[in-house]
Amino acid sequence: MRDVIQETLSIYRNELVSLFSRYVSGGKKILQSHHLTDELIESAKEDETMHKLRDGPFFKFLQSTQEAIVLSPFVVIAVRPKPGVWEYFRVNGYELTVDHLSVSEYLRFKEELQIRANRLEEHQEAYMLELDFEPFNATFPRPTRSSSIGNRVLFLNRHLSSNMFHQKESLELFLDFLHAHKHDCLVMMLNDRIQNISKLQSALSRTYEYLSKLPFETQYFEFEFYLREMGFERGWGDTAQWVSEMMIPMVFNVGIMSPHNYFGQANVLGLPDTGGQIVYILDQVRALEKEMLLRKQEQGLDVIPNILIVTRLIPNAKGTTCNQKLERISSTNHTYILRVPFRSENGILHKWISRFDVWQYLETFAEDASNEIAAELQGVLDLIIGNYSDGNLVASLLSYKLGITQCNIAHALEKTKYPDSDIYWRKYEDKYHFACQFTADLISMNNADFIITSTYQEIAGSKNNVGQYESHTAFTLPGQYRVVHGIDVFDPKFNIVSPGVDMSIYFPYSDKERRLTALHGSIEELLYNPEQNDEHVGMLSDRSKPLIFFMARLDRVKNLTGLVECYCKSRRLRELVNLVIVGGYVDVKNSGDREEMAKIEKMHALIKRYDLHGQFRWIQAQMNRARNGELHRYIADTKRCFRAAFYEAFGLAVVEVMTCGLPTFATSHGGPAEIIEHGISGFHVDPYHPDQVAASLIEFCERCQKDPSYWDEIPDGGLKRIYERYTWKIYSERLLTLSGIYGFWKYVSRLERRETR
Ligand code: UDP
Ligand code: LCN
Repeated sequence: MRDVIQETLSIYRNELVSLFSRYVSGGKKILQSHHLTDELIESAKEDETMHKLRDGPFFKFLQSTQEAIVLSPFVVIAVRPKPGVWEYFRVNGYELTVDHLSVSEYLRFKEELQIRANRLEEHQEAYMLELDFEPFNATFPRPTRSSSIGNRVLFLNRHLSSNMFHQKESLELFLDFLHAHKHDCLVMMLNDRIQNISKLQSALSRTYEYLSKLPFETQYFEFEFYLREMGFERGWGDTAQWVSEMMIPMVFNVGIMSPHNYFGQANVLGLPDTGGQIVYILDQVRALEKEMLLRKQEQGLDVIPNILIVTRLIPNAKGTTCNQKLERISSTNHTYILRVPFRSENGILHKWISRFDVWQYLETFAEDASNEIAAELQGVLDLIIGNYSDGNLVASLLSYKLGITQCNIAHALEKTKYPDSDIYWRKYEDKYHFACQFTADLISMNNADFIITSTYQEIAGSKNNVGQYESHTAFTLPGQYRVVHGIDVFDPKFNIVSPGVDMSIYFPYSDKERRLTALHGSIEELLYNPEQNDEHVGMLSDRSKPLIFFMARLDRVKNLTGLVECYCKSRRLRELVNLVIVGGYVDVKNSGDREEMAKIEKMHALIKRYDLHGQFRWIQAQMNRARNGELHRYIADTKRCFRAAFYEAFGLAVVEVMTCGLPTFATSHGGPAEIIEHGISGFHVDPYHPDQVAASLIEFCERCQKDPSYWDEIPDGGLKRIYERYTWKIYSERLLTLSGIYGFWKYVSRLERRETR
């Protein structure tokens, strides 16, 4: 990289003086990659030599730049040649000299952008705490190919098993691990006849030989006696074949932490902070319970698994069940929601509060939850799964206290959702408390034994976009601390395990037999009833027009108002299609959430400003999942299309819509960039360029007018993609296997990350 700059400097000195003086004009600021490249493209229009510069390696260098800090005469550049790999340079824009910077030096430059309110802050920043987690992981070898990110369990197995067989004490731990397996006082795996490794080795080889002579399907009870004599107890499998092949440790009791939302099974979706995470967990636990029961049967065990979803009890539950302590999950036998209230020295907190305001309650919540879990289970957890920043912090506290394997699921790391929320954290402090949240994230991602993500982009982004975890590699919170190595995206703890959707709710519109036609009357009411009330406003006068449909929580990032604005401004789009939005409350008085209230006001202002009469309908958040599924299919029947948000951390709604067979337009920022293959299983649009969004929708609708068969092509590609990648069956098999493997390695290799913790 440095050579590229040096060489360019020597050949294009004059051009670069001119280019860099453009960058540094206008004072200190952050520039994004497109600002840097746009400036060069613009100059190349008028100047032949600039044109050559634009076609050379320097342009590629600018493209791989993630951001540049301008502090005249310096331009300090962060370059990301590939996912997870970063370099930093300082260019003096006047003298055209280049220096390589360390990450710490780079961040110090960045901190200069901050306007400090007083001298005390200035003083604090001169002596900032610097965090560097790299030395704690230094002994752990890791592959450095970006393509291997996201499937680290394979690498971990290979590395640790080779270590284990070279070190005698590791093998002793392996034996202890097998002896440690007990459930409700029932001895499993090994009994006292096997006391050392050589005994285990000879017992294994004799048993293996014995079993290989039996027919595969021979039942456990037929050879149970032999196994016990050899020193083996239940837990190896229920048939001769299974016992021969099996050696995966078991997980019986799982705790799933999700404190902040309205966690319930009905009437909650679409409430503030209550969306995909709830849907994800409810589907996840059903799939997990099924898989755990199947495994216990295959392993020949007679034990009952338990799954507890631990969330907040909200006394003022607003018509939900969030004020009940214990609630069984429907379609399961051993899975419950356990609710524990938030409390402080002022007593129990009665009302819902935003996810951004929960931090002060979490330590007490973790303590209380730990007692309630113990009472409920009459035993201990084997696995604890955290969800979102608050759940992951609680999982870290409990896993630390109880020594349990910890798995993290981020759902959405807010740092990437709110650009520059680290460097300008003070600006956001009143409403968002990002400094607290990013600290919690840093603690929990380092404490976790393993992390599962829905996509690769969540870990390490794509060629041009930084991953959600990757953005925690190096950042600074001026006045708080500076992180020079926060998390390493090459760490073996990362694995991609993508969720699916509930296919009994979301299934293709063409599946006529399963359709819920009884709901069509109420769906028509929702869409077309001319009455203007708290549930819907606006109306659609021409029913024959195609329809763009968008259902989401009404918050800033989902950008429902952005789509409405884009529609308002495009005459052609308004001629071609109607727009239906589902989300939030229509009456601001019903909302208690800051972002939602601002968006409700904005929506009404747009309706007032642009005459959308007859073309637009806004329906309040819809909580009936079964009807929502049918609503999507009803829209698909009439060959309509769907579009989504600014940014989606994953975007379960995108997968739901694709599963119903609708052509899907979704944001190119975040999960959908990976879920959808552009032009094959849907389309990417960039909400930061609303004109282009309108143009893509217009192009699609016009093409469908000319060739109606085009409409079917995309949904077919979408469905194929879903069945291949996004199902709960694939998810639960993989999650349980990972839990066993990481739990095993944590035990036998002392891969406890004690130093980091
Ligand atoms: N949803 C709903 N009714 C609404 C809005 C959203 O049922 O009015 C559901 C939607 O079908 C999806 C979830 O809420 O299952 C949203 O999940 P997603 O991951 O798309 O976004 P999140 O809200 O979690 O950011
Ligand atoms: C949170 C989000 O913001 C969504 O993008 C995800 O789909 C959801 O959680 C489930 O993981």
